[in-house]
Parts: sequence; C-alpha cells; structure tokens
Amino acid sequence: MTSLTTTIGGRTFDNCMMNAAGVRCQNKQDLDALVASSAGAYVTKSATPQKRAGNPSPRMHTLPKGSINSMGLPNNGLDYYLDYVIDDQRKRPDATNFLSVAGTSLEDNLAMLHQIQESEYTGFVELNLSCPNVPGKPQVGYDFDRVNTVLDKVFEFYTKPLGVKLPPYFDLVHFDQIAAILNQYPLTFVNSINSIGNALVVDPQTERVAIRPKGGFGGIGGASVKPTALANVRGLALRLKPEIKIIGTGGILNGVDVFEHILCGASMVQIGTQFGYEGTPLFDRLAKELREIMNQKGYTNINEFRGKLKTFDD
Ligand code: RRO
Repeated sequence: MTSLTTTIGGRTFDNCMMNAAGVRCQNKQDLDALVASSAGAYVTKSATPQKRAGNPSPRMHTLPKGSINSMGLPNNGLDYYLDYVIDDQRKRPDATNFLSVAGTSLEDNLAMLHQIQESEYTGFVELNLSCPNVPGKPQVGYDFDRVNTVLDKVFEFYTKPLGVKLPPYFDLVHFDQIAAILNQYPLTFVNSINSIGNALVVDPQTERVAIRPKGGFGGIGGASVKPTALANVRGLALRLKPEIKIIGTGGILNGVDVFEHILCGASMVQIGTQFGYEGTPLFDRLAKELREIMNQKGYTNINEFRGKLKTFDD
C-alpha cells in the first residue's frame, strides 16, 4: 500500500495532511471531528491568553478562487485549547498534534509558552508570527529583528518541540534573511504560508468592500495563493538546515496540489480554505488523489520525491 506517512521532529504521522489553524478548529466539536477524520493530526485555532470575540462581521468572504478573511483572532483562550490537547494526549499518548498560539504582544507569547512548558503537554506548538488581522498589530514575521528577539527569549526557557507559522515573503533576499535567523534556533518546523495579508476585495455591484474589519483589508487564502505558497516552501527548503522540517500551507484543493507542495520540500501539508468548504471528507479525497498520482509515478512513500523538484538547471 502506498504510504502517506511522514516524520517531523522524530514523531511519525500516518498521513501527511491536516487542517490549517483557524479553519474548523475553534471548539471541541470541531477538534473531535478532526480526531475522528483521516487527517494525520490537527492544529487548534491560534490562542491568546484570554478568550477573544474577534472582529465584527462580515469578516470572511468566499471568492471564486479562495477566500478573504479578517477574523481578528477569535478564540476560546489558551486554557481551553491546552486542556483539550492534554486530555487528548492522555487518551491517545502515541498521537502528536499541534497547539497554535498567537499572542498580540511578546509578553503574551512568553506567558503562554511558559504555561505550556510547565504543563504535561508534550506535543507540538505552532507559534503564529503572521496574523495579519489584528488592528494596530503588524505581522511579527515581517520584522526580522523582532523575530530574532522573540526566538531568543522563547528558547531561553522553552524546551518542547516548537515551530513558527510565517507570512509569505516576496523577495529572495527576504528568504535569505528569515532563513539565516531561523537557522540559529532549535526549531522543529516552520509552517509556510499564512494568508497573503492586507488584500482588498471589491464588490463592483455595491461599490463596497467585501468584509467589514479594517476598511475591507484582509488575508487571502485558497487557490489563488498556491504559487506564492510553493515559492515560500521551496525558498525555505533550499535555505533551512535539514533538522527544521517544512509544513506547506496554501492553495491546496486536490492531490496534485499536495504532490507539488511535497516536491517543493514540504514534510506535511495543511489545508485551510478548502477544508472550510468541504469539512473532514476532504482528507479522504486528498489521500485518494495523492495515492493515485504516486501509484502512476511508482512512488511508494513521500520521501521518494520530497524536495526533489527539478529546475531547468538540473
Ligand atoms: O484570526 C484571524 O484573523 C487570522 C489569523 Br490569527 C491568522 O493567522 N491568519 C488569518 O488569515 N486569519
């Protein structure tokens, strides 16, 4: 049988596909559905120390080729998600999952990571450095000095497996700069990309923006971001030390998209917008489609083609 197994930080996942943070993972019911699905793992909605209502609606809008959102970090607070993952870990000690945290300040991130460090949780943490939608709070991932400071402070005390969720970069020098910083730290993974931030969707009929928060500015996900996501996965795969695994997120609708992300260097992929549209049956469809492609090509596991993208110079 064609295997979709993958390994990150010494943990094995029997399927290399999972949800992307923010989509259908905000409450216990959502997370239970992911546990019951064929996804290889789940990630929880990015948490802040306290529960947040998020931005006013309408704050998400579907597009022919994806979505725009400015949710503004609605979540049930760290305690809720930490309780969930610890309870799940007691029930299924062999399964590794992802707890996402997104403090709106360095102090909040450090306080949450201290709480996680002191807890019995041993799974992965995804530190979200790329939320584009909190009014007045720029994306940390675009401020390289700040990323350095955050990671310096985090790794002064944090010893459990940790990765960062990055915004998309658009210049090769920025790939060089962010990789040089990330390579200094014992990161388990990087996840690339978050939504393409601060885009604007206009409804010509009503002559109005599509979503209410921030005057209509929001993050784009779904089909239209795939080339940017692939560039970021590939750009990082070429620059990061091999111990840091890459999670590819952005523009996955079918098995071919998963295949392309893995060719570019992803060890795992996350699906946001399309998971929102299809729910958990998506994971069965994608697994079937990826297996079909692998069978046609004679691949029996994803390591046979991971990162092996060819260029015209090869
Ligand atoms: O909640 C959001 O508005 C949000 C977050 Br935290 C994020 O990281 N990415 C996104 O597209 N939306």
